[in-house]
Parts: sequence; structure tokens; C-alpha cells
Amino acid sequence: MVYQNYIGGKWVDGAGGHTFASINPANEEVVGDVAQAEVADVDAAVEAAARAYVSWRLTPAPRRGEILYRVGQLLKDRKEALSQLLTREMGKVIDEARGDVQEAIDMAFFMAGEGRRLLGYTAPVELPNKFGMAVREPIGVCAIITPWNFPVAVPSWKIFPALIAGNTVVYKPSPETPLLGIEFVRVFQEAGLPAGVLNVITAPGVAVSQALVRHLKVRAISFTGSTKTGTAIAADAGKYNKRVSLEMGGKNAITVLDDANFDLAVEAILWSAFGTTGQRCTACSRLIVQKGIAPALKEALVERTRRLRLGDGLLPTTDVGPLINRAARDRVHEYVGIGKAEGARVLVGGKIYGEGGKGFYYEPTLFDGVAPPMRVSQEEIFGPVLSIIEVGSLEEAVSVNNDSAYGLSSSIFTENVNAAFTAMRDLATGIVYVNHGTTGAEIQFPFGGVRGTGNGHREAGQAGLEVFTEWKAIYVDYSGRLQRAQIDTDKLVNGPA
Ligand code: UN1
Repeated sequence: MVYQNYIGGKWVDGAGGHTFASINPANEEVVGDVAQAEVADVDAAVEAAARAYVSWRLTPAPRRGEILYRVGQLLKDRKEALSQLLTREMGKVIDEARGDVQEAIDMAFFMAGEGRRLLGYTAPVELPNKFGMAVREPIGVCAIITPWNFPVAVPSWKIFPALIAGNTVVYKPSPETPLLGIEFVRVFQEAGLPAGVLNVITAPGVAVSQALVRHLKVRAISFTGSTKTGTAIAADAGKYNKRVSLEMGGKNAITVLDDANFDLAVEAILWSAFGTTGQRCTACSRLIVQKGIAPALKEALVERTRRLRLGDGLLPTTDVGPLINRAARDRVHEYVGIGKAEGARVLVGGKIYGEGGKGFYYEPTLFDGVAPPMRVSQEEIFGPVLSIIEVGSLEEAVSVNNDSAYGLSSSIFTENVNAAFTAMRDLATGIVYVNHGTTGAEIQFPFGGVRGTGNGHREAGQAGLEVFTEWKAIYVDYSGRLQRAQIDTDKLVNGPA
């Protein structure tokens, strides 16, 4: 069976009749074959979305919300099946896969509720017998391009707000996780979403994404993925004045002060650094630790890291799954070599796991003696590698945390309320945690980062609607005469001249 693209309400093969395989990173088996879209399919999908926009835009938002609510229900019914597929296609351990799907369920219900909100506002106007209001309008056809690391949650952050606001969508999931992309869209079809409102096309390589981004009928693009691709998309879209939302790299840090709750910090560091095999945008890849607590913390981390069990995420004995593919694993190993050459010391890990066998595993790795300018302290590795940096004070910790091209998530462990509030104010990231690691954002709050992590937009929460809506200011003058704003106002205040 070949998983097909979904264009204008029909499941179709790629225009060229080609397919590509989706591989399980735990054992390198084929999970499924997928129709490969061509540029002609991009045209067909965008045209279908443009046609569907005509009536979807006018469908009352509460009705749109009812469909999204049904999507949420179906996702709930299908949670276990989708989670199993997610682990097979992407590799994260099954518990985390369930969390990935749950995040989409949460988003479905949140955005379904927006169908009865989508709040605009009114404000007083400066002239009599006149009314003013600001309303949210949809933008049109949106392109949604997503990565493989959260193959259900991240698309949900984009597709649900886009649809509730009245836009139509062409969705291109990562070629590493096309089956999840397709199965996610199938849920919308079954929930009764009209044909053409959500289309999915799958393809490896850049040609199809590029054609989608450049298509003149695509008015907004929401992208999560690498900084390199995101920056190229922004440059392309800039030429046509398209709206672009980017969520890219991170180099997130946990700070542990001497007075921290020790056991809690250990658990949180392990989870943030090695959960999802370090392949979260929010993963912790720098540990900034105050000198007093550093020796004991390192010892505990080494001991616990050594005990982590690698394997297929479907097995109950697995703590850490594989990297997404061979290239990702090799890149992690290359960074370990770079760190060593820079003078950092491997405390534990630092090797490919099960080399010669099937699957793309890497030993969870701790680097000690890392200095902030080193590449392993500055560049996103996107794997199970944690760099430990010692500091003397909170001030120094904050400055190391902020000395980064990225700014997604940060965290501090302290029992001191003054230190906690100082950190909340000064940690320059889009997300800050106190006494929790760097991962685990909830969908009702804005998600995104500062500096090179993004381009100022946020996903999730009400903030997630901004990218997918255009403000329209409407003035109604019911005075029956010409009243000039900013000019006749003066006469009202001062009386007739
Ligand atoms: C991501 O890695 O792109 O906050 C998303 C978290 C998850 C989402 C991560 N809720 O870690």
C-alpha cells in the first residue's frame, strides 16, 4: 500500500508516479511507501486550497470550531494507534509519542474554542455617532512546513489556528515522517472538513517546498525546522511580501545554583537533555552550574546517564530511542569530536551505540570543562549531548545563558525567591522555567524564541492566531454628515470657532 497525497479532497499519487520510503530509525525497516509530490502537485494543492477558501472563509467560525472539536475527539480515539505509528516512524519512546499526540488533542480543543472567541475589540471613537471596531480576518492560502521531531504536535500548532481563523492550508510534513503527516490529515477528512480546506503533499528535497513557498497564491508560510532552511524561506517569501513565521534552532540551558533542590535538578536535567534523544527544539544542551554544587551534580549525572538504556522506543525497557537517521547520528559524533578537539572532556558516552547493527543510536554524552565560546557551547547539536559550564554566580549564569545566537527556552533551579525573580527577568529567552527543565511547554501559552530562534512570531495560545489573521479596522459613521477625524474633533472640544 502506498500512502497518497491529499489534494482537493482526493487521495492521489504524485504527478510523476514516484514514491519514497519512510524508515524506522530504530531498526531501519520500511514503515511505508509514500507518494512523492512534484511541482505540478504543488500547483494542484494550492489551487484546491484557493478554491476552498471562497466558502471556508465565510463558514461561521463556531461551525469551523465544531469540525475541529470532532478532530480532537477522533485524535483521542486514535491516540494509541497514532502513538505507535509515531514511535515506529520517528523513534521517540512510546510514552513521549503519546505526549506528542496529546499535545495535538489539547490544541484541537483549545482552537475549537477559539471558534467562539477569535476576539477582536471595539474602542471609543473621537467623533459623535460613529462606531469603531477591529476584527480578525483570515489571510488566504497558508503553507505549513514542519519537522519530524514532533510530527503530530508541531503541525497541530499551525493547522488548527490557521483553519479556525478561516484560512485554507497546504501542509508539507517532513519527508522523515510523511506517514504521520498523512494520517493526521486523514483525521480531518473523517471529521468532515470540506474538500480542499486542508491538503497534504509529501516529498523529499527542496524543490517542492520551494515551489510551495514561492507560489503566488500562498499568502502566509509557517515553518519549523533548521535555521538554514528557515532563513532561505524568509528570503524567498520576502520578495513577495508574504507573511512568514519561523521557529528554528535552540541552545537551551539549565542553570543550577548552589541552593537548588539537588534530586529534582538531576531528574530534570536528564529528562531535558536526553528525553526525545535530545531532539527537541527545547532540549537542554548546556548545563550552567554554580561551583559549590558542581562536583556532586556531575557525579550524580554521570552515574544516572550511564544507566540510561538505549533501544527501540516501543520496548518498555527503553529510556532513550534512536536519532532520526544515520546523518543525524554521524553529525552528533562529529560534534563530540569537535568538543574534544576544543578541550572539553567526555565524562560519559561519546560513542556510537551498536555500531554495525541496525538503528541510529548514540550514547548519551556529558561534556565537562566547557567554555562558553566553544562550538559545543554555541551550536545546536540536536542530539543527546550535554555541555557542562561552571560559573561563580547568578549574574555569570545569566550572562552565559544569554550569550547565544538562539533564545528559545531556559531554566533555573534555586530555592531562593529573589534569585528566581531575577532570573525570570533577565534570562533572555521566549520561555523560562523555574524549578523545571527546558522542555514541556503547554499549548495555551505562546511558544517561540528570541534572537536566531525565530522571527518574532509565537505559536500556540491566542498568540498563535496572529500569524494566521489579518487585522481589519472598521469605522461606521451614522451621523449622516461628513465628520473629519483629527480635524473636526478639535471643534468639539473647543466649541465652534
Ligand atoms: C519542539 O521541539 O519543536 O515544550 C517542540 C516541549 C514540547 C514541544 C517541543 N511541548 O518540549
